[in-house]
Amino acid sequence: MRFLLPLIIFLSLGGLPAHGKPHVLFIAIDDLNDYISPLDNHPGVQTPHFERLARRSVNFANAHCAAPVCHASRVAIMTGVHPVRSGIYRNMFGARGPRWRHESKVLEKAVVLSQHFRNHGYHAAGGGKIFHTLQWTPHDSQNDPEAWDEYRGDPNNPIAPDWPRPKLTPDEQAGLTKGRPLGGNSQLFGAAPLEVPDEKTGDHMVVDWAIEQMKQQRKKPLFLAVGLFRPHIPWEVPKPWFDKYPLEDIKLPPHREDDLADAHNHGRTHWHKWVVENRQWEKLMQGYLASISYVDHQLGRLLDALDATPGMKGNTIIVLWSDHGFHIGEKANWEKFALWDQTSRVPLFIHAPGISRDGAKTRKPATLTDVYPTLCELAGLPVPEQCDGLSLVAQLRDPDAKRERLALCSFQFWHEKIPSHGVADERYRFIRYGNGFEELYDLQNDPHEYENLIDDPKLAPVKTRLASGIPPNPAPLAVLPKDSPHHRANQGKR
Ligand SMILES: [Ca+2]
Repeated sequence: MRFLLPLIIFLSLGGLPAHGKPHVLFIAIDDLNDYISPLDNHPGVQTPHFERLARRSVNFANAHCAAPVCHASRVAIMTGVHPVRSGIYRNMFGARGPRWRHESKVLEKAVVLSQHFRNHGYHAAGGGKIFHTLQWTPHDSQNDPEAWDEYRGDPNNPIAPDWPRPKLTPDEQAGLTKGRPLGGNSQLFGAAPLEVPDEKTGDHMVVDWAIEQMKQQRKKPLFLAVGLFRPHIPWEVPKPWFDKYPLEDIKLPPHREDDLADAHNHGRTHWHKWVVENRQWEKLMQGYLASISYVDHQLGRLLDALDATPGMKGNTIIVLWSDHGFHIGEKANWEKFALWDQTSRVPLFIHAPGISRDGAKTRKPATLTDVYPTLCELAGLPVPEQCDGLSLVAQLRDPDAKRERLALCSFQFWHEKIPSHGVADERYRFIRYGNGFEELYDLQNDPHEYENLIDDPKLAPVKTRLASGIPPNPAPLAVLPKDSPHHRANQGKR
């Protein structure tokens, strides 16, 4: 009876369709950090649909990206191969197609997650930003068009260049000093309301497309990947989202002026200097929070559509992840490109019908490379040999289930010659930089990583244990393969 009852309930909800496989709704969010209400709950943040998702999934509250940059993180998720084996630690631009197959020998024949599902009877549809691309570099994308049955729009240009942009005042007219990050007057690093309704914005259109995908009747189970671009910069969403966060109510994140005194120099303090000099900190925070609530709304639309679609409700695995965390001035840093918890930790929610203990939260360490084998196990697919991750199904069934694997996030800083690595267990975080500098934090007592405890003799065994999570011979940094047919300079020669 113990086993029969869930089965009866499951069958009464509609049961498995003829193909006997669950659908997969795979939601990628760009640059979303832990400010959402089911994680750290930044004061005033409004994310009701993330809460709704948390109630119907397991919240992996100690999940980490494999690399703290879009391209490297996304290739790692979609192939299951960690940067310490692929050598892809950084962003690389100027691609049209899966150039990462030539950036890294290990990835040359890697099977993309969506392709793996296709190989096992799924229909794979993708839209928006799954592999790396940017709103302001049209036709620069590392998507693999071969890995999908269909893609929204041009798979080599997943973020259409017709996305709206606001009317902006040039920096000098706005009284801002020269030196805005990403170029003067470029306004890429900025926040401004769009004078268009939600319906005309890029992510909304991607979600419209995803909703249509759900409605279509197919004989095959569906692997539906939806890549949302906000809250990536530029922080441009319609005005009602800004109105939710009046400037005078904005709270800055917890921070200390001298926080970098015992920490590695991330090389990006000039961004923070410009922000503070120009009194833009609150304004940019407002734009980031507005963008988070906008994307929360898009998540709500996806959940509504799933629940309204016969055959999907009760029979769809949901996974939602962000490609890395984000700094809004913490440690005098903006964006990502670091190895602290603020950059490395990501939202990760997984629902598996009849399996996940929905509503639970766990601090068992997870790396986003674990998503690939987890989805394979849930859908009854073999795990390809290329995969470095370890399935999280045990933690889905029991969020307290023992897990010895540490979370590993790797990056090579611009001014260093070898990669750096951050390792997390349930409580501590150890970072070993390419220049030999080390940091150790106790997240339980010091969640903002203010105090580097590396010299505390009592914690020497902790350091040794966490350091064991760094492989002895990580792959060297992959170099840009200029001779790749997927390099944009070579496109005319094909
Ligand atoms: Ca990103």
